[in-house]
Amino acid sequence: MSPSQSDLQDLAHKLRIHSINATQASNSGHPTSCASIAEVMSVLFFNTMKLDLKQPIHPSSDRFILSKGHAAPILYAAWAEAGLFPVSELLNLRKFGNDLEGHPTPRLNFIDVGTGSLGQGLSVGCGMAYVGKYYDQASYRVYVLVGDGESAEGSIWEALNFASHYKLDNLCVIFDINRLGQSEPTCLQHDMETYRKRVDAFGFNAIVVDGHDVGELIKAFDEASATKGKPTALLLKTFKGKHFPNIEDLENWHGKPLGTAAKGVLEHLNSLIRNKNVSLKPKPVTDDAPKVSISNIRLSAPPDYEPSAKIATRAAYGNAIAKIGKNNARVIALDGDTKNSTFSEKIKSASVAQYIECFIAEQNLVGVGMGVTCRDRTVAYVSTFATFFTRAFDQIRMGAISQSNLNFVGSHCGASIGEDGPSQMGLEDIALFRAIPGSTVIYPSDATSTERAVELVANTKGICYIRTSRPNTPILYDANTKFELGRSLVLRQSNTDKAVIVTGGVTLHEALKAHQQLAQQGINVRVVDIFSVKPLDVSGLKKNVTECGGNVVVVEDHYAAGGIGEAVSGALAQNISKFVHIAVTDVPRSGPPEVLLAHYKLDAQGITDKIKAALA
Ligand SMILES: Cc1ncc(C[n+]2csc(CCOP(=O)(O)OP(=O)(O)O)c2C)c(N)n1
Ligand SMILES: *[C@@H]1O[C@H](CO)[C@@H](O)[C@H](O)[C@H]1NC(C)=O
Ligand SMILES: *[C@@H]1O[C@H](CO)[C@@H](O)[C@H](O)[C@H]1NC(C)=O
Ligand SMILES: *[C@@H]1O[C@H](CO)[C@@H](O)[C@H](O)[C@H]1NC(C)=O
Ligand SMILES: *[C@@H]1O[C@H](CO)[C@@H](O)[C@H](O)[C@H]1NC(C)=O
Repeated sequence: MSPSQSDLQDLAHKLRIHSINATQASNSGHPTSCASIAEVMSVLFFNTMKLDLKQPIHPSSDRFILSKGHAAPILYAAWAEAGLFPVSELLNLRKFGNDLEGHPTPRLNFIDVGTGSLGQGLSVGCGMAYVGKYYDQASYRVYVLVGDGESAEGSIWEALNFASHYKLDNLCVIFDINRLGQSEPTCLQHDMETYRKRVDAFGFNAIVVDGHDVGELIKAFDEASATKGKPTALLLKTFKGKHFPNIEDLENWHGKPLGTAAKGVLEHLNSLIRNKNVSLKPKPVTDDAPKVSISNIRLSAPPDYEPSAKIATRAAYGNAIAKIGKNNARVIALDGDTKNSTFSEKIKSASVAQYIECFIAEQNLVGVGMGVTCRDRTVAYVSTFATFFTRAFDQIRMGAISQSNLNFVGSHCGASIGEDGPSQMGLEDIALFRAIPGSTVIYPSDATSTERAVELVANTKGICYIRTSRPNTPILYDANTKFELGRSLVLRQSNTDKAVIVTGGVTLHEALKAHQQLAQQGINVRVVDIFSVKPLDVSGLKKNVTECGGNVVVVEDHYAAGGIGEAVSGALAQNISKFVHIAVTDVPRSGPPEVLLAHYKLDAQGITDKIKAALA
């Protein structure tokens, strides 16, 4: 039975009251940002959405993302009113050690992804809706609540474009158009018609709604569910601080608890409630999402390369993604229109459904990637040129807060891409991914190790990154070689090594040539393929460094800051006596790869010269 509109309205006021009480207790937070969405939260949670209180992240339940994460108190209040935890717990908002943090994170069992960095929730919702419509083919729906200030973010419009292109009619975007942002009114304020025209032009069923009218909201959500072939956007005309006397619709109240004004506001809100005992339950879930298993993902066949072959690691990624997708339809790849450069197109050729084209919108690409992996529905690989992930660093950072398990593959790393020039060169990518808490960073140097890297990250939690290269390089390993996270591989060694070269990718092949040149001159050096940049093989490297007299040479086709050199020298500081760092030292020019490598002393001759100078 559906609740009465009167009860839903009363419940909205209770949510306002909880939001005030919680932010008073924490003496911080955003009560006015909660007040504008009280009616829509009440209608969503107690009339529209199907939710499971025993398993809030139920595979079949409706999904809700509060993209304007600073309104967290009212989201927590809705779940508390639904009965998930005691209302009294809301007073622990923002206390150190309590999971009711200032912005939602998946530390809470009812949150899929962290929000709070504005503009990201809709991309994640798109990923969830894509899975719901095309993979799960289940009846659950996805609701994303977006602030009007937040909708100035380009990633919102990238996501709107994606949703309409893929006809995500199981997605409903709710714009809370409360006229105000943080420091001043939004560009469009309450110009509802301009919002409607813009969202309509993006291919949505766009409905303008009085966001404080429970009856209109119920009708609009019903229309959204009944609309096929396109997603729906509800454009709610609302007021910030609604029903807070002398605060409603006024500036200078963003992100502030009500303080001494709270008492009067609470009295007013209580006077508006007709049924003080109102208590409602969400609708139960229709359990129609299939069971999914994404554990123990393996390559369908081991790497198989002619020992004399030369193949780029990016091409090996293509071979691997096709093979790893073969045994499990839930292994998928996403790319931003670079699939014939990154070679992610190989999975598309093998199985078109296992590839999602996200077009040239990298922030949305990463957000969709986070969405498709939510609730363990898929194992996903997001690829583009390594350098373009910098554009989505905020999304990747939020991926760590969101406890996302998502794999990234960046091609075209380093100056060794050559002629295309610096705008296309990934020279900060190792630094970027190393900085992410709990991340894994793999830098394979041949086709065999690339395939194994793809297999390793499929079964590794957290944010994983594989760095691939453009030039063709020789095969170094046979199919039986074991690769592990946190384990480097020694390719050349003797009892008289004077130094150890630690490197990966294209420059590893240069280091092998340098080893030979030096050996001819009577100087033995050890050559280590780093493979696992993070976790670093600290114990293995320490022993090798000590055996080589503490002399370490790190060679990397990456800027010096934040790369392999800083990883190795940081971890081994006490065991290194001499440290030579060969890296890209300034913004490169266009030119043939070998010219660029030589310019930065990243080629065999440069490495040889640097080592001889250091040992002299
Ligand atoms: C990417 C990003 N930029 C800036 C902020 C700081 N910030 C938090 S809330 C806010 C205003 C949001 O306005 P709106 O989306 O309209 O939400 P409202 O609070 O008005 O409901 C700003 C600027 C942020 N959290 N994230
Ligand atoms: C509200 O609940 C109280 C205590 O359970 C009860 O005495 C009262 O009759 C209820 N009032 C309404 C309007 O249901
Ligand atoms: C990618 O595919 C397009 C269309 O087939 C082609 O024109 C282009 O040259 C390809 N690019 C690369 C790098 O292979
Ligand atoms: C060098 O590192 C490798 C990889 O960790 C390790 O297997 C080997 O034992 C190390 N060498 C020495 C001399 O400890
Ligand atoms: C590395 O340095 C530390 C600190 O001096 C020392 O305890 C350790 O034995 C060294 N490790 C090796 C393998 O030499």
